Amino acid sequence: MCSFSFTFSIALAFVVSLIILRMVSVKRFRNMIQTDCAFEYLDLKTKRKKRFNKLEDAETCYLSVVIPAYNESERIIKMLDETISYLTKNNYDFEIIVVNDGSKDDTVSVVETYRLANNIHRLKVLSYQDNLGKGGAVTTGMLNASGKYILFADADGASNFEEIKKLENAIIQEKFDAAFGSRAHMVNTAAVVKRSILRNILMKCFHFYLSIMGIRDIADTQCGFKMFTRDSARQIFSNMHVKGWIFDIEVIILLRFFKKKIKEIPITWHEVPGSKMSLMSDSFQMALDLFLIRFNYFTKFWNIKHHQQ
Ligand SMILES: Nc1nc2c(ncn2[C@@H]2O[C@H](COP(=O)(O)OP(=O)(O)OP(=O)(O)O)[C@@H](O)[C@H]2O)c(=O)[nH]1
Ligand SMILES: *[C@@H]1O[C@H](CO)[C@@H](O)[C@H](O)[C@H]1NC(C)=O
Ligand SMILES: CC(=O)N[C@H]1CO[C@H](CO)[C@@H](O)[C@@H]1O
Repeated sequence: MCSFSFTFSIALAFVVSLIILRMVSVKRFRNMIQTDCAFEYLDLKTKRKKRFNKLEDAETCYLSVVIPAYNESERIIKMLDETISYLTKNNYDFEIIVVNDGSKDDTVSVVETYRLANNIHRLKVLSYQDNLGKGGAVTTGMLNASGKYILFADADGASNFEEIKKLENAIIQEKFDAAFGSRAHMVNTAAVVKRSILRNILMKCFHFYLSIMGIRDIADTQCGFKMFTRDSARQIFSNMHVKGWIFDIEVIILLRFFKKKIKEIPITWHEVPGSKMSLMSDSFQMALDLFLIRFNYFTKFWNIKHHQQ
């Protein structure tokens, strides 16, 4: 009798935790895509609103650069200048999609003024009202990209944009499906060591937790400089759920599921002041989300859709 009620309590606790985890997930991962967004930009050539492309459709340019931007009015113009001058000088057929992730500052008007003043029709702004988080912004940009190859890059310009050449080589010459910039070779250099002690401790904990969660072969999962072929982007970004900082891990899990080959490439990178991560609360949310990602894929609450090529 006693052992029956013990087993029963365990089973009950198990079912209750399943239900709780599921409810938390439904709440945390709903509204991946903003519905108040028209997915349009102002076309400088025709002076009309034009719809973005769909990732499902065929490519219409060589390279898309997706830049997630939240409260970036101070940092983004320098990054755009460097990016555009590099791509123009090297004759790329490119588009840049700045995804305004519900910024509270004048990010949109700063970028719009810049593109009008310089008449850069290849620079497009995709904007929506409510803040989703970096994962939501990157996913939205990806789903509206036209390029044969698609790169996402942080708005702070911490990665040296010329490094795109290395990622491109890995994908085009070496036939990788995704190329990730990596800062792992810099962990012992001044740029990282001079970060706060708390930040370095949290980083160690994060790596340990990642290895428990089964992510061991990628040294720098969080670098904001990653390139994909259009086909791999399609498979991955039509399946994303995570809106927050840990979305890179869901990208890696999906790439593995689709048997895509990832190459990590050391890039030059420098710390740029103005990070908007809040150490404690964002770290907690990352840990929670990572657990929930594993939970939802393991229990098959999240099904992975295959996309036709
Ligand atoms: N903080 C924040 N950034 C967002 C959000 N949505 C998109 N982003 C963009 O995500 C990118 C990374 O944000 P940062 O604040 O630079 O992150 P960081 O801590 O400096 O990252 P590291 O370069 O890895 O040190 C930037 O391009 C942001 O504009 C959001 O909701 N919050
Ligand atoms: C974005 O800007 C708004 C208004 O200035 C501010 O309240 C908010 O805290 C900022 N968010 C971040 C993450 O810096
Ligand atoms: C043209 C267009 O609207 N393309 C897509 C942009 O991305 C959203 C989701 O983020 C899709 O729903 C749109 O179809």
